[in-house]
Amino acid sequence: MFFSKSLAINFGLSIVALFVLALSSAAAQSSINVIIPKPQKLKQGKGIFLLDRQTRYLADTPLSNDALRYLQRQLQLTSGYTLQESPSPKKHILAFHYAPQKIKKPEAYHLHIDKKKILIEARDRAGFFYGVITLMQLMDPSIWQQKAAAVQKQCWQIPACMIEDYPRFRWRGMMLDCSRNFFSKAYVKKFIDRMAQQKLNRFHWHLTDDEGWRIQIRRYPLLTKIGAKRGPGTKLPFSTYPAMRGPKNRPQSGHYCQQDIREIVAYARARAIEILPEIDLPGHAKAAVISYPRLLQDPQDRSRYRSVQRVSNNTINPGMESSYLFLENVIAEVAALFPFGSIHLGGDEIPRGAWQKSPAVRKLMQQKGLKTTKAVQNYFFGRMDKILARHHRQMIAWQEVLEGRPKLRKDNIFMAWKSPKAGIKAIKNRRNIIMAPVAFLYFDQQYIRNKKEPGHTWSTPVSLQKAYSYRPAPHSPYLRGVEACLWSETLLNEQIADYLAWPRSFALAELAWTEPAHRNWDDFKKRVYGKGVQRLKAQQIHYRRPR
Ligand code: TNX
Repeated sequence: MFFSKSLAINFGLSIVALFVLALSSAAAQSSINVIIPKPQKLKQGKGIFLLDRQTRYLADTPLSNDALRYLQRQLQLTSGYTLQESPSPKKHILAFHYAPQKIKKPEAYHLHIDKKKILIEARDRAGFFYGVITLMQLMDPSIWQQKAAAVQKQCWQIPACMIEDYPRFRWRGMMLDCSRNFFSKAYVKKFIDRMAQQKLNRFHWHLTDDEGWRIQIRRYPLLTKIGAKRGPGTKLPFSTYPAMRGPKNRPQSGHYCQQDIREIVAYARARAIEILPEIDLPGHAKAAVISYPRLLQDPQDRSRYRSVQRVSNNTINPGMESSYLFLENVIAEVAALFPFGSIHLGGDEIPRGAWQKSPAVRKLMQQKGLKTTKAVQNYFFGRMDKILARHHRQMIAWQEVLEGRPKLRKDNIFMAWKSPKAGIKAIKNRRNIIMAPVAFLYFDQQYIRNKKEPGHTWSTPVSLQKAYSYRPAPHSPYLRGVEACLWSETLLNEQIADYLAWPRSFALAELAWTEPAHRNWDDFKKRVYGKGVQRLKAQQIHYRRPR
């Protein structure tokens, strides 16, 4: 009797134990498939690591400093403590290990988590940073809160696992247009931080356009005094002000002073992000032209033309020597502010009819034997390329610059935005290409065609699935990566910007990072509408909800 009763109890207990075990391993099982972009290799481990104020950290390299600082900041905000260092920890440990022998690829990392230890191995700053980003994605989404938490979480459960990860592309970019509508320094930082959370690494900063010049240039103060203001009582009262769909009666202004820019550069660097500043030339330059008409326009030019966006006479004159002097001085200041390898010079959408009645351009054409407007465009970019070379910068430009077959340095990079086809053709011609096709990666376009949806309508809508379906091809060393563009004609406020960027930026991140063989829409969708949006919510990002 006694025997059978204890047997029954034992039996019952072991059933319960089995059940609990099954449940917890199921929970753990599902809990590691939460990472965006999906790692190349990920394997479930046994048990969980408990991170709390007793956890210590250890690093054998300064390359992990930014990564550790990033984690510490979030821990301070959400838990009210940071991890202490300990060379001989007794208990739980977070270790950063420099492993250039083991980890061969740039930006790659290994993350090993078991009950006692978290080990992040990498060979560079970006690798350590991405190891920490993945680690934080394995924690509760509240780790991403941007304000001090009311109820502080003392202990974080992190599922054991083994991850080996590296990016598919070196260029994983996002562009924010701060000309058409201005975004504050605080918003630009948020934008950069959110990119970093998805392992995106190139912030393309569209700083000048017809509607506003947004970067302080000490040598030419009128660029921001005149060129950064638009609306009634300013010199920029043209069709798209203050934004295509916006109220037309309020002036708008804003620019970044050089100190703001240095701050933003440092902020991006600490998150493994390089900034690509864009000075859009020679078209899309109304703001510059009205600020310094004597330097940038031929006084005898009788050409009258409008750009595709219906802006009149918005082009810098390539026949005037003063244009090049001005641009060299501008580039010198831009190069000094941005310590990265390249500067974007635009080159898109030069309006038909520009310069046609300019005696200065006619003279240039005669002198240099230039027969067509395209040849003049080539001449202009040839000179700009030399200016950039003097300042040790690579040139990046929109695909239009390539169309005239200019003779430029071979290491320049072009962005194919009109269609993937144009990009593929250029790759075959051994040009370095970043793919930013409008039909997949223009996040300024509506998600779906609907009057109530914000965003542009001139191209096709870009749903989350459409963006995710893009397959950048072919494999080639000339295919440098991908980029999404957030043009801001319709971005009247930060909420609209958030809405158009999220959740689509998750799709960008995954196609930029994850090998195609590991990508799957259904799996992606689950991660996005599970932990993905919970992380956005924790930061109060105004993302588009599924419907
Ligand atoms: C085309 S893409 C442009 C931009 C506009 C955008 C709007 C490109 C190089 N030029 O000037 O803002 O369309 O979607």
